Amino acid sequence: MFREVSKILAKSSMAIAFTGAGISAESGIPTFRGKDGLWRKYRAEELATPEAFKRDPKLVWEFYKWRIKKILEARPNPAHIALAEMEKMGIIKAVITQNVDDLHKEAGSINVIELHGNIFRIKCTSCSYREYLKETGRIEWLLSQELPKCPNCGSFLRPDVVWFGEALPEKELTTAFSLAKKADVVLVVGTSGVVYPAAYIPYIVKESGGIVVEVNIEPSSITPIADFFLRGKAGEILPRLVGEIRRYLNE
Ligand code: BJW
Ligand code: ZN
Repeated sequence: MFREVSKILAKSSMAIAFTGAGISAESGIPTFRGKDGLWRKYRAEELATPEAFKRDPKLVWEFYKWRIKKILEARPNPAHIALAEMEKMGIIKAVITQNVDDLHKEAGSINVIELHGNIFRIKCTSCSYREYLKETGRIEWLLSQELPKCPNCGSFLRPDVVWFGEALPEKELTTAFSLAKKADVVLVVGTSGVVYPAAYIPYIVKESGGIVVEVNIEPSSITPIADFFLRGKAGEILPRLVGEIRRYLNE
């Protein structure tokens, strides 16, 4: 199976990757669903909503500050690095991610499309104020705030991520869908595939005649349409694929 998938990837003309929380699990960042998806007594996905923020913004900020701290401690793992290598090899043309952790870029991926925003960006709940904390150097400031306020208008700031019921960034979603239409292979890594519209991506590739390769420790909602299901940890499977691709290209 590894040889076959590696050959398909090596021969592809437009492969893309579609990633979820599972790819960052080996970096120590908890996933959303399953036993890891618990923060205190809350399910992570229950806090990632506009309703939760309206009801208890301090609680939601506590959750996001905890996540920011975890992500700051995290380093890209061999799975992120393998995808960046595949991009350098000219095989993968884009990484479409649902993750907000910046780890693909830290690993060296260049063409990264963030469908659900970025945890290091904040935005105002009233005016158009936005800030990328890694650029302004204000991560420590943010972490010291109980309820951060907009420097422009004084309203609450919120993480610039996409919560349930909110629209995905238009440009990113359009680009992702059009890449999916053109892709001949999609490498689906570490996602349960239950959150839409992001989860349409493998279906679009499949409907357009492309091949779906899935990497996950267990079957997901995408598995029924996967042409190849590589079961195991992304941090082990993806580097193995890179090795096989190299071997195949040197043959
Ligand atoms: C490993 C591993 C290892 C573990 N190696 N694998 C049908 C069509 C369209 C929409 C809908 C629809 N039905 C319902 C909707 C609405 C809703 C939705 O999808 N709900 C479903 C859950 C039922 N969607 C929305 O609300 C979206 N917006 C929307 O539809 O807007 C419409 C609109 C249009 C115009 C105007 C206004 C509105 C928004 C969705 C936003 C999702 N946001 C979150 C939070 C982001 C911020 C943050 O990070 O805090 O995104 S929720 C959460 O789920 C997060 C993730 O990106 C997303 C997906 O989760 P993911 O990545 O798949 O993680 P897990 O935990 O589920 O899975 C991990 C996987 O890894 C597992 O499979 C493991 O086995 C595996 N794994 N370790 C490999 N080492
Ligand atoms: Zn403001």
